[in-house]
Amino acid sequence: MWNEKIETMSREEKKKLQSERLVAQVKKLYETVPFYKKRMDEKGVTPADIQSIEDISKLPFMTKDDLREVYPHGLLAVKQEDIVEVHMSSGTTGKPVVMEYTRKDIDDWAEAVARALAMNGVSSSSTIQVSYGYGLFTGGFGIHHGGQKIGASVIPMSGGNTKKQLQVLQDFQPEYLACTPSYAMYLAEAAIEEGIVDKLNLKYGIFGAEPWSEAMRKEIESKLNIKALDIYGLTEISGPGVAMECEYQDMLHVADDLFYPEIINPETGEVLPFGEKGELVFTTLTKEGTPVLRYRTKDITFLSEEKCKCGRTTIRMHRLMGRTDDMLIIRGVNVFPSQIEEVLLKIEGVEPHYQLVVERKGNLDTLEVQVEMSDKLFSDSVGKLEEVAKEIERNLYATLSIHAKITLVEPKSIPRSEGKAKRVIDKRTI
Ligand code: DLL
Repeated sequence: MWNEKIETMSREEKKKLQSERLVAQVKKLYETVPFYKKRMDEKGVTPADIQSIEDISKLPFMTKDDLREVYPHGLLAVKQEDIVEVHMSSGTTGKPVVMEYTRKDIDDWAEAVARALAMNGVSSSSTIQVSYGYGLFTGGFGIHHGGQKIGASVIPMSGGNTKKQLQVLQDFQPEYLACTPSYAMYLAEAAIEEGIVDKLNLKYGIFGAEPWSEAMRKEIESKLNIKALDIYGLTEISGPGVAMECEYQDMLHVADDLFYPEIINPETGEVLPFGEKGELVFTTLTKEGTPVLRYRTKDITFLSEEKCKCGRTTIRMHRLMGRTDDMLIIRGVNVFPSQIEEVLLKIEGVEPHYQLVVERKGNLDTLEVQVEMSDKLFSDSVGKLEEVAKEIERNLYATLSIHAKITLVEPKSIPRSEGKAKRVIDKRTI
């Protein structure tokens, strides 16, 4: 069984639990992992300095580069024979980040996912179609482990093969679909095209792994006639289920007895109070295989300690507001793809499929927004198209204070993804 009581603990009880776990974790890591001993020695911190969760800010930060450097086993805090599963972060460049899980780590991860799913009604009589990729990526296996912990029936579809996805959605009637929001959108369009939406039994979507906006949520909800819920996580901490929305869709509940969140100023490293926006940092409190201390996620959000309408007392995080590194700086203006998406989706006749192309011409950065037209708009007059492009330009300027070139492209011409969508083509760095 998963422990739902932990979600309604008082703040004091929770702090006591977090403190016990942090103190034990730091002591063990200092003694067993040379990487941590070196980092703490460099900062002049000893395990004796860490007496409660409040002392966490004395510990050094870790970054993705640190994790790459110790590839493949440099973080391992147990014997190799105790490892039962391995995942790696979706590689960008260089060495991947490797996380190794003991039996208990898998169990704790499944616990976090089970609570996240149960929060939204998943029970032993539910069926979940898991269309996140299975493999080194944590999406498929994470939801799988959590769903099975509840005793739900899990269909391990993995990504791709859209025809078969639709067939299984029809034949097995799952109430839950778990995949990236961009793939959900793709599936929704395919289901509409085939005229089968009415034949599905879907009630909820468990969507995450990439940025998406409130407007995109509304689109998916209306196209599939479901409630679309945001789930957050990252390989370095475990995978999906680090945080998830409840039925109120009002910020994501962090599994804060397992993964401790902080918000810092990304420039100075200073810890920021609840409500202030900054970079999200996580410490694993119970992980055995490859624990991480104060991992800088580069994700931007803020935290709240207010009790949710659902009665849970866990710390909540606002849905992601961008990353410190997917943030584009165009002519000095900080631009997040999600801000552009929000603008596009408010305009009639354009689809939530877009790509941002950034180039440097002379000394000037230029932004081109390529966005797909709906079938209807595509068959409209040239005058109408110009009008829509101008409207997008105006609205983008009002939001971001930069002028962008708007290119309306044919329906279905922007490459679809079965995993994370590629929204930005930044030619400045190539
Ligand atoms: O994406 C784990 C996951 C799988 C989460 C399935 C949710 C569902 P990574 O591949 O390591 O792990 O990528 C982690 O993806 O730091 C965020 O920038 C981004 N991300 C994850 N969830 C969300 C979300 C998985 N709900 C990185 N909204 C994170 C926005 C998200 N971005």
